[in-house]
Amino acid sequence: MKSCVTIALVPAIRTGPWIYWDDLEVSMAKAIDLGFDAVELFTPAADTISASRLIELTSRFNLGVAAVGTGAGKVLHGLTLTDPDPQIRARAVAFIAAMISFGATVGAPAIIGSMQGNVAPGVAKAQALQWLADGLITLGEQAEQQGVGLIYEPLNRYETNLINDLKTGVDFLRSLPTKRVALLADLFHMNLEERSLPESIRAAGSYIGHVHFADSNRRAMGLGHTAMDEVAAALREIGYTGYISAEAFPYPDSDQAAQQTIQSFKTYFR
Ligand code: LER
Ligand code: MN
Repeated sequence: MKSCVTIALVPAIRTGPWIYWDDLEVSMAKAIDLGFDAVELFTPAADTISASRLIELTSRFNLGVAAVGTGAGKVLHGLTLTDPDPQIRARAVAFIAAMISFGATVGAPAIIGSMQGNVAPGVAKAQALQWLADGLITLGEQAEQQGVGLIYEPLNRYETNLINDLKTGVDFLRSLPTKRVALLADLFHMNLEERSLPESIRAAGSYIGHVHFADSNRRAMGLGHTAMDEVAAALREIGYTGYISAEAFPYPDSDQAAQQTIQSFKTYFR
């Protein structure tokens, strides 16, 4: 398994669960100093960072890009894949499509988390799930053409009423014709929704393509009460070899959260 730390470059979500902020180059330098294998990027748009700059930085620092987040499409522009307005759904697909192309320049998959949206009032849940499926099929085909993965993230009940747990996520992905879409196991969301984290991880097995690493209180792993030894054992058992990516609050500050994260990563995965 490989270590990863998040870098958010979207000031509008400043109170959110991301470790590093503001400056891409400074954050990447700090990540490599601590021994992280990769970074996960959360940018306002697909063209915030040019492909040439990103390629130059990743090769200079010898640091991978584990994934790119798409949530800015929702938080900055109100776009989701399940909006009742077909024009907004189309803009959401276009926003994510551009992010997939951005990530593909460094071989990174895009993550669809908050852009899945919600079942809007007056809309049947089956209809919203069909819109979500339509979006994932289109975007999954694009990801396949560009040689990258696509990651779908169940969120806790306070963030979406679509899919909240891994099993429902697996059943949904299984029903899609595209096999490109993997599941994101965000340990914070799972703490709110799953009966047992290790059991859910074992059941989801090879569907898990990415892990968001945060403790029960969404602080860096080790600062809450998640039984991480059991979670790590389950990830090993399913043969997971992907990224363990710290998406947690910068508590008490970014540097200490990053330090705490890499220490926990080494404890559980080395
Ligand atoms: C995104 O990865 C996520 O987990 C959301 O909860 C962020 O708001
Ligand atoms: Mn997450």
